Amino acid sequence: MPFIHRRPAWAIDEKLATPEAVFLNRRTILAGMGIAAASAGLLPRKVLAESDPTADLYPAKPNDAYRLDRSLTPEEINANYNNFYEYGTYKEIAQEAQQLKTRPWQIEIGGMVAKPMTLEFDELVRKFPLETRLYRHRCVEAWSMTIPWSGFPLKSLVEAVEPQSSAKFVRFETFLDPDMAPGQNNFLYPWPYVEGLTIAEAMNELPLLVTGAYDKPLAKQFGAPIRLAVPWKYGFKSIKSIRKISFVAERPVGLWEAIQPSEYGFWANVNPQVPHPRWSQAQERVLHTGEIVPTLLFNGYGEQVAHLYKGMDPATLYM
Ligand SMILES: Nc1nc2c(c(=O)[nH]1)N[C@H]1C(S)=C(S)[C@@H](COP(=O)(O)O)O[C@H]1N2
Ligand SMILES: [Mo]
Repeated sequence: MPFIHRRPAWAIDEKLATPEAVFLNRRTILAGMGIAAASAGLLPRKVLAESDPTADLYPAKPNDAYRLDRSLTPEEINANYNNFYEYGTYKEIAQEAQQLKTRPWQIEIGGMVAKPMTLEFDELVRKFPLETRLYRHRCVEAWSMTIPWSGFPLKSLVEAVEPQSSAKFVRFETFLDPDMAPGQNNFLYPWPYVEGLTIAEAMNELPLLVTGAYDKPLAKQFGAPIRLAVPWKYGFKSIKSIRKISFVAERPVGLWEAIQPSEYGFWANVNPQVPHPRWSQAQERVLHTGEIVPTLLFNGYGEQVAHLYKGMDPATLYM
């Protein structure tokens, strides 16, 4: 996320783009863990998957309704290019993110619902059938990727807890634990990371509570053990490592909106015709291939979601 950058982070040398304090901090971190390990960025993924108590759930059944018109981003690329500010404000956080402890992982689902539940992730993940969907992901920084997510529709969870009619929004919250997430010591950000959707958006078929990727349990840097994928909105809406889901009457204020409301709004629907205040959103750089392609309205998911916004003020919907 480019709050501190004047241009997309990939467009300029990071030394120039990052305030000195952050850059120095980064050098310290890199020195501490050894430059070789950092630049290799390789993880013993197979080992992780085998010791994971949910490994038996993968591969999850493909849902052929969600396919792509472009090739999948290779796993090694995706798994080493992430936005996860709890582990640093740059993309190479894969090693740092291994500090995330994903067990025990309790999730609290409550607020204005008839059937609140607080349960362990391992219990939640077995309540709903998992499926695999190929999704696009468009970061507000104008890069994009494609990924085989596995998980279950958010809609199924919303139905299970039975929201009251007073509930208008769903609010998501990431863990708060600076001991396992050094980035949360960065006082520039109002931790924990928060995001939100309207109930109607949450009831749409597309938002997926993601528990796996590339046919195995979610790697830590992707936001293990459970994160959201909202493919028609800019990537920052797809909150990682969720601990709490609340049904609320007031519109939640996300972490990015709290910091910079003139640049990162609640709706954040992808629209190539509405530029970010500091750069165009007309095109995107495809991860791995480096190709520059036109960005699509609602990131290509208009058929599924355009009706949600009929009659609403377009001045706010795309920010
Ligand atoms: N908790 C949390 N969730 C987050 C972020 C973050 O920094 N912290 N970054 C967001 C942004 S800007 C993007 S583009 C995606 C990146 O997901 P990926 O690393 O799996 O590609 O996660 C989103 N979810
Ligand atoms: Mo992003």
